[in-house]
Amino acid sequence: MCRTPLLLLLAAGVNTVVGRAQEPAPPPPPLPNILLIYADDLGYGELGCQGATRVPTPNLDRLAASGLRFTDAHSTAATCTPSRYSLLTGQYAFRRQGTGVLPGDANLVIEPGATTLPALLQRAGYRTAVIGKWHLGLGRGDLDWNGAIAPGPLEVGFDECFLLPATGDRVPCVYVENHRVAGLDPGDPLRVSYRQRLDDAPLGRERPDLLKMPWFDGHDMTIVNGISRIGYMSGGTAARWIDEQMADTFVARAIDFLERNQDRRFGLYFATHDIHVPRAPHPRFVGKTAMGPRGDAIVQLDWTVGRLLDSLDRLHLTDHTLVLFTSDNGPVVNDGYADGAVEHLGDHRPAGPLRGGKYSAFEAGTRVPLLVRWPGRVRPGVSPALVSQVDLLASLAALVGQPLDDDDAVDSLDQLAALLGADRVGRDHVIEQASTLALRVGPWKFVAPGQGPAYAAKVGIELGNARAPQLYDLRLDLGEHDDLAFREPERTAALAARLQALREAGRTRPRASR
Ligand code: NG6
Ligand code: CA
Repeated sequence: MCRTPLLLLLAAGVNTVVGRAQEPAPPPPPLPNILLIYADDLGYGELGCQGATRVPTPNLDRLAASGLRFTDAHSTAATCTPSRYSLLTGQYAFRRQGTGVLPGDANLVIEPGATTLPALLQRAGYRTAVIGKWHLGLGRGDLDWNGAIAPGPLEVGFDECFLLPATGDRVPCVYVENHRVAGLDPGDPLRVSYRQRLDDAPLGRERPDLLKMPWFDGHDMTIVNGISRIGYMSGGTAARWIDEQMADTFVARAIDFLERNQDRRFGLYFATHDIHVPRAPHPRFVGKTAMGPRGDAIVQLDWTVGRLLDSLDRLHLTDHTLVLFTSDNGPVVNDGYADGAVEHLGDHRPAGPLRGGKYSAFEAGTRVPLLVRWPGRVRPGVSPALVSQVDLLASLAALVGQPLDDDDAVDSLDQLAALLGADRVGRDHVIEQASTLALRVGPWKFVAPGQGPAYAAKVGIELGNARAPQLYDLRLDLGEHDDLAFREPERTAALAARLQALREAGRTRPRASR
């Protein structure tokens, strides 16, 4: 009576064993989507999770609490274009001419077809997009903004783009969607120049009465939406952006991208305009802080991040998405408009405990917030690892299983273990680019001598660019006030020699042995 069941059980067991032996190995955990949120000019000390008390940032604090927060993460440079260049190419920008802060009519500075971060993701089957600030140039030669705008992001690895072409304070003040200016009326052609005015419309320097905020230091040319900009443009009236709607516009585009790609793997590079100048947040954020438009722009940035995180939740993508949040360079308070930021700053410390700011070779130039979240894979906490944005390319290449050629991304190192929290040391060295170069080796900070200036009075920032070499021990002196160069001449000389060697080598990543 019981024979049959026993046989059945045995047979079932055998089947199971045989069946198991024949099954292929279980698949590796699926690759995550990648959402890289890149803020503009956000300093080390601006977020609640970074110690700020006068501006509420609940969404970024939520991201930090559920992810890994880095205390020694760096952009490669203290300004925008070189940081973005390095982020996307894995090469230090100081190695390449023409990667300084670009005017809005500059040509694309990345070679079409180059192995970029998005191109690697594409090779791994990802759908890629850039939404937001570009500032890496567009087109070749004398660009006609009324025709096809190429090459651009679509030629360097992005499947689609919706761009603020340069900066909010530079013309052209229109969005570029894929190869076209979005919403352009062919009967009202758009022209752009950085040399001469193009029509009779009053300029900011002529009609301050027309302006929402007074210009400062050269932001005095074409007026768009009551704000005067660097550079001249004419026409394109229907396509001109409204600054107060920019954050909503980018968020809507991003959510649309997430919804369209929720069933496939995607990589979204979402680069906010906030908190760069001009700071003109949507009216619903005005007055949310006592810090004026700069504080309110941080609130808008936090709202933006919250909308993206909520969308991931709603689409059930949170567990399958690696979210990275960071900034392109350190903070600046007055960067071109008298918007009240200086007067209302109070005791908010944009750089936290660090010295300098945007443009500076001191730590605040490049040491920026970095938050990394990947539920189940990244244990929440704080990491002191030294990491640089130049490594995102090689690290994410390793994550998605894409090999790199020797000539690709020559300064990018696979620091995936550090980014995911398994390694708490990270790089043994990193170069920081400002108007002079600095080298970090562990806690030591060497600032190469330069031609100055040491202080930028207009923006009120110490640039760290001095005629003599400087040396700081960040373990004891995070604020870089005690220059040890004279007391430690041998260490100073050794670091100077190492920086020189790293420059001359033309690369950081060792060549694969042949
Ligand atoms: C500077 C601008 C500043 C800002 C910066 C670029 C002047 C005097 N200052 O040249 O306002 O636009 O360039 O900022 O023009 S970045 O974050 O895009 O690098
Ligand atoms: Ca910037």
